[in-house]
Amino acid sequence: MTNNFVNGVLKGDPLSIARVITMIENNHEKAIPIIKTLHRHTGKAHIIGITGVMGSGKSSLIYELAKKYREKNKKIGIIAIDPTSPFSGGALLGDRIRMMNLADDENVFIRSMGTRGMLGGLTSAVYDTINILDAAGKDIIMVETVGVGQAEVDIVKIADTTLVVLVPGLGDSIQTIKAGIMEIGDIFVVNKADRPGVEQTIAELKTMLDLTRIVTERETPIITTIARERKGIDELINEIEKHKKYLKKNNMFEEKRRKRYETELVEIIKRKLTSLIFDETNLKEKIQSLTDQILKKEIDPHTAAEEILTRVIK
Ligand SMILES: Nc1nc2c(ncn2[C@@H]2O[C@H](COP(=O)(O)OP(=O)(O)O)[C@@H](O)[C@H]2O)c(=O)[nH]1
Ligand SMILES: [Mg+2]
Repeated sequence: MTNNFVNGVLKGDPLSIARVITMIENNHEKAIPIIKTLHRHTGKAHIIGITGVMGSGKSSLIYELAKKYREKNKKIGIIAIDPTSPFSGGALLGDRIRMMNLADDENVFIRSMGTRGMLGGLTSAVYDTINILDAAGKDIIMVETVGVGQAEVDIVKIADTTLVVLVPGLGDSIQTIKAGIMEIGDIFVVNKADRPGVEQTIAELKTMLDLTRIVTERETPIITTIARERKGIDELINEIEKHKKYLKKNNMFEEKRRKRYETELVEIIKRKLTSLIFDETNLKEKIQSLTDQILKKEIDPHTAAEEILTRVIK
């Protein structure tokens, strides 16, 4: 069975890809051997992270980018880590219908992933999903996250190129964006350029970038787009490709892979350790009785924790 799934994924069969991702999401032990076998087929895809506030047009941009990349015959994977994303429903019907046109193309795989169990960060299920799509031969994998919390900071660890999407007319939006997010952007996109205030937004953005810039030879580009009218998409793709070339030229593509696998490894160890400890039988009772003892000052919390860990580790 493992072989069937592995072959299915390697052939890019959408059904196999979907089934394996579902297995992973449901914590299916059966999926682990599949993921293990797929590893040596990963590492080729260009991973693009797209982050920004809700409603800034991330999904619309992804849709337009995906269409353009399809014209270039690139195979596309899209992961939306956003509960309100059109991919998972909850958005305008028009958006969803447009998305579905794309979903009919078997070279475009779209998946939305819940934030359930993520503890504010990206779960190892996201890493697995990226690896599955990578092994499935996707040339471009786009990952959408809403710009709040840990997720958008984590994205820089997995993405090769990170796009930060902003909109004009929200003068305060730039100020409220943490310096951290300014540093993660490889390319800034001012979408909804059909709205007033574009020039001012760009000026503010430039000031912010100058303040937070780490000394590099590369100047962070700012692209204006109107996703709704398909404007600026070619320029955006051009910048994405330029960034990829920049990474390759400076051996940073390899470095990004390394960082991603390293983060993934740590995530897996953490998950395994946690389940090892909390799946331990009688742990609940043990915790209750230790808590009673802590209350009575018969033991302190540190010694109690050490006692539990020693039990698990031996
Ligand atoms: N005026 C205008 N609206 C846009 C543009 N791009 C997207 N939208 C609309 O903005 C809304 C939110 O877009 P969406 O892609 O779902 O944003 P997301 O939450 O960042 O993924 C939708 O109604 C889009 O049709 C644009 O360039 N101009
Ligand atoms: Mg969205």
